[in-house]
Amino acid sequence: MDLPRLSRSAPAPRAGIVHLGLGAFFRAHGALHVAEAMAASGGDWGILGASLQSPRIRDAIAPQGYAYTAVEAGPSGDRARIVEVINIVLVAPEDPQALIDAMANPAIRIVTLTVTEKGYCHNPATGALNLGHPDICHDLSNSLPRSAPGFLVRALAVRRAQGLRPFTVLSCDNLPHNGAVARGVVLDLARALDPALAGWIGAEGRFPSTMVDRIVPATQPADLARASHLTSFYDAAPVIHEPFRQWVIEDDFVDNARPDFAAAGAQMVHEVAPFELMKLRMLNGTHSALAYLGYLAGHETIAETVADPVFAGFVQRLWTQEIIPTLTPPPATDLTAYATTLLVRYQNPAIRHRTWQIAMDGSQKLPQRILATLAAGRPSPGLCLAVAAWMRYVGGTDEHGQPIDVRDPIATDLRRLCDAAPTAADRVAALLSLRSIFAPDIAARLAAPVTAAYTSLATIGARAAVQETLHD
Ligand code: CS2
Repeated sequence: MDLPRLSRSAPAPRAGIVHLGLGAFFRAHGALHVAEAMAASGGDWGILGASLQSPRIRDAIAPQGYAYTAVEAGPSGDRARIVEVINIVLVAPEDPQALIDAMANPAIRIVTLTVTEKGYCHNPATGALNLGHPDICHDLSNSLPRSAPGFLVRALAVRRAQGLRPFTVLSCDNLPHNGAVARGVVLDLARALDPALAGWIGAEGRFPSTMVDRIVPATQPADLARASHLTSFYDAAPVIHEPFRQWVIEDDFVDNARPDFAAAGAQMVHEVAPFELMKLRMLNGTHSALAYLGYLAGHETIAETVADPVFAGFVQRLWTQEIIPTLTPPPATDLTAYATTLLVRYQNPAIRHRTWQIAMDGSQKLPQRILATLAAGRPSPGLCLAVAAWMRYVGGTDEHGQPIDVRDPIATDLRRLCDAAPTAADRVAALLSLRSIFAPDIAARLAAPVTAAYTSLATIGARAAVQETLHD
């Protein structure tokens, strides 16, 4: 049956926010909070979205007037809503100047970002801008940038030259101290271009940190029919998300200009760090552990992985024995109850979150998700097994000898190191020597336990190795 194309029911709200990196996550999380904040308290906070890479989302939602469907997928069924908060989508590589002009428009007060860990072009182990990064090298010698830090700096330079106030930079990526990381890379780049600009940004700019949470798998072709079944419209790019959501925001905006996020349920706080650490280590850390081990054991999704009691027991053990003891609970938060909720979220059968998707970009994710917990120095056989599973995974061959499609900015280096290492101990040592991931003290401490874990994965397989840690 031919369904009518989804279209907008009301004029687009005037833009007050530019969003860099318009993927499924922001459309299912930040954009919904902004829409609800405007519905509750008003304000011109429409969103001008920008894709820094591909035109795919723009091409899909432009014919719909930038409206799209958000499907909340819970164990008891799906519910759809139509979201109309996006006012236009620009594709940066097609016309970088148009994006700079949009960011420099005085009506824009906030630039939000979901550019993933690697989009900050920083060294994950130190947090500093990687001045050797190809996009940063490009942005240093060209006025039309490619990178997120490049767009932020060039647009802030225009605002300064025009006597405008800076916009607030609101990072919504899964990095600890994401505001400080964003500030650091922007200042590093600005300093290299114009120290006076860096001084102005440092004094006047604001980079609040945030903790963002909602499980939003990449939309699959079958999801289009799932959405249109609920709405009776054809939407070329719906998003599917779990019911749970959380957004904790450091309340520090330029001139206090922001939507009424609290009206949409966001927590406005002075100190985000305890929330970030809890989420990165308890959710993202176990997500990555389950992704590598689950993938090696032949599981396609997280829900499928934790449906196996061995993996469910494993993840609970990670929380209680290895991760929670390293954390300071955020105000009014019970970490044991948080872990219980996480397991229920992982078990949600309506969410097909692929282990392969979460396994992407491990070189950028491991430090804050897993190594930060290991740095506390507690005995952590489960997390060591997860690090070993990442090492098996990036070697590019699964337990049945089939090739793995490894996606990582340093995938080629990882593969080269693995191929050149004849024994388990050599391979572990070669990967531990990557200083952009492993600090020297962690590398030294992990050599023996991770080699043992790697050997056990290679000899008895992922599921049996996971089971072994339950009896430790
Ligand atoms: C996941 C996250 O893809 C991944 O690496 O761990 O996207 C995770 O689903 C979100 O952070 C949940 O808030």
